[in-house]
Amino acid sequence: MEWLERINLAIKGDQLVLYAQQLVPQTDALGMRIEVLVRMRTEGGDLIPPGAFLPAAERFGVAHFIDRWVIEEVCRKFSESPAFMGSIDACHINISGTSFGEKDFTKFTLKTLNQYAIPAKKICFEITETAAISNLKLVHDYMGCLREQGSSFALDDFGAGLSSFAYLKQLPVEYLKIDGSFVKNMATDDADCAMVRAISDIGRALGKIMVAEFVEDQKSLDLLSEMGVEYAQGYHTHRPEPLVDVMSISNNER
Ligand code: G
Ligand code: G
Ligand code: MN
Ligand code: NA
Repeated sequence: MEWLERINLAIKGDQLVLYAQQLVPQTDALGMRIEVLVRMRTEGGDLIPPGAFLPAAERFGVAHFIDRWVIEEVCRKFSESPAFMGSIDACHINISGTSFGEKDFTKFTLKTLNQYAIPAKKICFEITETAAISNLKLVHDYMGCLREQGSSFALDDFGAGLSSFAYLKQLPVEYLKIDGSFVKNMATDDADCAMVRAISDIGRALGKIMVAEFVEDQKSLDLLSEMGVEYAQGYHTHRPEPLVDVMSISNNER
């Protein structure tokens, strides 16, 4: 089956599933956040990770349908569970670079938040450097509208691309997510550890709230804590789980 058809069917046929992973605050002053991660269910029941279908979706110009679905699904779930929504600071939603170029994407986002009565401040949009590169003006327009409503933004996979620093300077993001490729082995690799430290120093100097992804062990968590990185996300604290499961965990357990 063609990817285009497959993605269209997945959207229409209820085959997209939301997983979520916690961003764990490293100080008491900050609250819990979650990132939603989309998966696609095959006919056989297996789940395909986004890396296996999002690039194709972007090439075929249908990634924005996935992003719209994710935005609406998060809003619907949160409107059905205000207690959960109240228990977290915000939910992070990844947006494909190609979505910003879609007509009405900004309007759709605002309309959906409004329709489900979700305070915009409960959503943090994650943008990758590649997303920003191809659509800088459109990203700026989107960010302007949503920030005005109270949403925040995160620069995702920071350090992985060629122009990370140029984009960090140009984009008004509150959160900076240190690319997992540096964090993953920081406990054993001195060069990786030095990179994470340097990125967190720059982030702090620019007033960003830092998030380290792919935190896989306690030693990395301790190092990040010592560096003052505000949030840790990764297998060491929480694996991505179905959003419905994450939402059913009580405050105490989290
Ligand atoms: O879950 P996994 O590690 O396979 O995710 C791979 C990448 O896909 C992540 O880096 C994330 O940025 C991206 N991604 C996950 N969910 C979504 C989504 O709902 N929309 C978009 N555009 N990207 C997503
Ligand atoms: O948007 P982003 O690229 O950050 O998406 C994170 C992806 O990384 C998710 O698909 C998730 O399944 C995966 N992931 C989450 N935590 C870890 C981790 O600790 N280690 C590794 N290797 N992958 C992780
Ligand atoms: Mn992300
Ligand atoms: Na990332």
